[in-house]
Amino acid sequence: MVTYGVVVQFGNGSLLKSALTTTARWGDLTGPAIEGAQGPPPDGEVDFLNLTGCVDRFQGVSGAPPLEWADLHPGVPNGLVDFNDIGSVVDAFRGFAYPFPLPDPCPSPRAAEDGLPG
Ligand SMILES: [Ca+2]
Repeated sequence: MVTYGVVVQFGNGSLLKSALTTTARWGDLTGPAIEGAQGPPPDGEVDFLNLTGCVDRFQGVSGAPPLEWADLHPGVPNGLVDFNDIGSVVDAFRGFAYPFPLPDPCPSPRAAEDGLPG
C-alpha cells in the first residue's frame, strides 16, 4: 500500500489543497458484501472473495467490483479485465510481491498537505 497526496493546479496557477489517499493492498479489490452497495470496497484481505470479484468483473456480473479496482494488470491499467488480471489476483493471493515497477516518486505528503507542488 502506498499513500499519495493529490494537488490540483488550475490553468490560472492556483492550487487546490490536497487530500491524502492510500492504495489498496496488492490484489485486494473487494471485501464482504454491504447491503445496497455496488461492489463492496477493499477490506485489507486478499482472499477467494477477491478472485471471484475479478472473475465477476471479467464476466460483467452485476454487483462486481468496478473496472478500476479489478484492472490489476499491467502496472499501468489498460482498461480491460482479462485472464492477466485474474492471474494477478491469484499471484497476490499466493503471496507474490507486486510485480510491476513503482511509479515515479510523488511529492511528500507534507508538501501535498500544504498545497505545494514538488
Ligand atoms: Ca487489465
